[in-house]
Amino acid sequence: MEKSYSGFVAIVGRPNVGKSSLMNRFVGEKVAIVSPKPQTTRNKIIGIVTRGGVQLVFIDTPGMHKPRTKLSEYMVKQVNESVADVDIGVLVTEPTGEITRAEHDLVARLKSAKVPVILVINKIDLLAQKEQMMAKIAAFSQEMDFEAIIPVSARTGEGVDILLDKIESYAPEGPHFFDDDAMTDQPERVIVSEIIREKVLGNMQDEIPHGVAVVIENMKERTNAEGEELADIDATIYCERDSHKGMLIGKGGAMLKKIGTQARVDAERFLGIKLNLRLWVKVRDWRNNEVQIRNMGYK
Ligand SMILES: Nc1nc2c(ncn2[C@@H]2O[C@H](COP(=O)(O)OP(=O)(O)OP(=O)(O)O)[C@@H](O)[C@H]2O)c(=O)[nH]1
Ligand SMILES: [Mg+2]
Repeated sequence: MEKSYSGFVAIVGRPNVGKSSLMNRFVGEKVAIVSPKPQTTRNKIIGIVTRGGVQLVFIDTPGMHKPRTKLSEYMVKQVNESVADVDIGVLVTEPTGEITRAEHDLVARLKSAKVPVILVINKIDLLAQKEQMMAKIAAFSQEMDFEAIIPVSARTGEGVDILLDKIESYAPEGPHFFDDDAMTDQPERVIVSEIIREKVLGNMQDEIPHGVAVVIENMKERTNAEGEELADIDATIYCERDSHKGMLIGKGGAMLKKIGTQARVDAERFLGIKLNLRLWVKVRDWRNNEVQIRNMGYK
């Protein structure tokens, strides 16, 4: 019989470097939401890739940053816990710019976890010349002994297979923890709430997205009069100010309608079922309140 291998892989890095995009690329499906705004990911998100006898369980983590709210303390804790618990670390960075404080902190965490670490230089599609990333590579090489340094583009897919092969070579022998056709362990309601939050991130500017949380109040499947299967979903978008509520709803409800339509289309594709999605907006100052944070699903 073919031998069985299974490896847990933490994907870490500062915000907005493309960690979630990279994990989606590995999985071949969008299991984690993506946006141009930093601090998009708030929870650890699992993405599963099974190729032959090898199962890789990726843990996409929130971008490492200096916590300013109870929510961001929670996010940083998610990163630190993930690093402590895996077989392989993947540190993602961008091709140019200085190494940040958060990246120094991550390197220290990875060192003390004593796991093999691969440095990934993402977004190489943005480079006119590959030489432009040399300074960054040199600087990171001073920080730590990486098992490999691999340039990729999560956007175009360049280098991703090389990276996946390299990661796979560190997977220890062991049983698979998930079904071989599984892509994630997130419940459907979590996936739907994340898709709605992604559409809020895509349509709102400035500080609004950071103060937004989405809660699925109700999700029920039924068969309609035409014999079609569909699901009714009620979701609440929480924001922190009346003025934010106004912007989320928009003139005559136009913005909320737009967010709802975009979210419905994506969620229908992911769940493979027609949806009747109803959105509400409520104001709640929640980001510095531990009980409220838990109520919003950050446990
Ligand atoms: N050009 C280019 N853009 C990319 C690439 N990978 C990701 N992006 C973009 O970078 C932005 C951030 O991507 P995310 O995947 O959300 O980044 P993240 O590291 O998960 O961010 P946080 O969850 O906030 O920590 C998005 O606008 C992506 O479309 C890439 O390879 N090339
Ligand atoms: Mg992310």
